[in-house]
Amino acid sequence: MNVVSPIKPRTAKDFATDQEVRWCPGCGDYAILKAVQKMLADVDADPAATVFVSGIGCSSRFPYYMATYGFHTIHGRAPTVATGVKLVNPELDVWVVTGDGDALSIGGNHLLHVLRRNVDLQILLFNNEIYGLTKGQYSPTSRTGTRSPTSPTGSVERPVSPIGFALGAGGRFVARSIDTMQKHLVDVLKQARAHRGASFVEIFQNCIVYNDAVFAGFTERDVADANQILLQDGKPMIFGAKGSRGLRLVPGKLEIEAVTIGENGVSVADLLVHDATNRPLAGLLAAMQPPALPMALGVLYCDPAMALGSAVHAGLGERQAPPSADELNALLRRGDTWTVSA
Ligand SMILES: Cc1ncc(C[n+]2csc(CCOP(=O)(O)OP(=O)(O)O)c2C)c(N)n1
Ligand code: SF4
Repeated sequence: MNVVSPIKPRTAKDFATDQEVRWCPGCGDYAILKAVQKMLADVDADPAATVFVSGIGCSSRFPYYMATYGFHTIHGRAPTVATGVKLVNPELDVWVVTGDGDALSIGGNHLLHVLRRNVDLQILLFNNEIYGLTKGQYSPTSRTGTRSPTSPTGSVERPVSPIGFALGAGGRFVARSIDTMQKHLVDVLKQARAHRGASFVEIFQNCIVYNDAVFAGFTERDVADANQILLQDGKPMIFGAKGSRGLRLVPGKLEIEAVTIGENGVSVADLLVHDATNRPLAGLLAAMQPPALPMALGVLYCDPAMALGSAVHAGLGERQAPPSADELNALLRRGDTWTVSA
């Protein structure tokens, strides 16, 4: 008699490699790696149909540690390589892993276009507000006044907000989480994976060596309740210890304010209800900064539109087979071509 053994469900370990992990002990990248591996196991992803594409930076070492396909490409160009991978292989689940320097300095142009084109990828931006790999120079997300080897007296530039950038570039799925919030991060990653089109996730990642505790003002246990709001689509915007605080529009203004429920006649009915399809609302939420307003976490915006791959393939119509050499030749010589003779 043939005994059929049940197929064991995949675990996070099935997505781990035997490569020596070269991140500094205590780096936030470890927690993100763990969350991604758990998420892929939870959704029973096929490692052979999953690809991680990265640029250059500490974060961009990610593909080595995933037992999937992967490309460690060149600085700022992961979106470009990933676009090619996805368009030619629409059946693959393609992820981009990038840092704030990789994505928003040298790669800003490429990130803009991958979002605008709505390529069906998940883009994970590990934001540690510093260049980690090259030893701590300030980055486009570093706060004004950041002291670093390239800004010894404090940077004088204003930082860019990654999620503000993603919304401005036309991203249709924009979310945010924190390296240490495992459950929340896994959940956000699952939603990003389920979304068709470019999904952009900013992950606050602690660089323990060059920018330690830069997010402590809203990540530390004693301040997290007061300075974070976990957005839930269709639910009133409540935060604070024991759900005592909420967000509402300032009467007569397009401006958000934090209020205490039960004070000055404020009730839950007065609070804003999260609507992830509302782009102007996402913009207001993206701009919130502690301590005046809580840091918005979760899916700020999700409003699917046709992804570039589907549009390209629809444009090809019935035709699926690649053109023959003769057809390509004829195509190249069609129209304005001429022969230069001596
Ligand atoms: C063309 C080019 N320019 C500059 C560099 C140097 N370089 C390597 S990584 C990096 C920035 C990495 O910062 P980030 O993307 O924030 O990643 P992290 O290391 O913090 O994860 C820079 C400037 C390079 N490798 N290639
Ligand atoms: S330098 Fe910072 S970001 Fe890079 S591995 Fe070390 S702790 Fe992580």
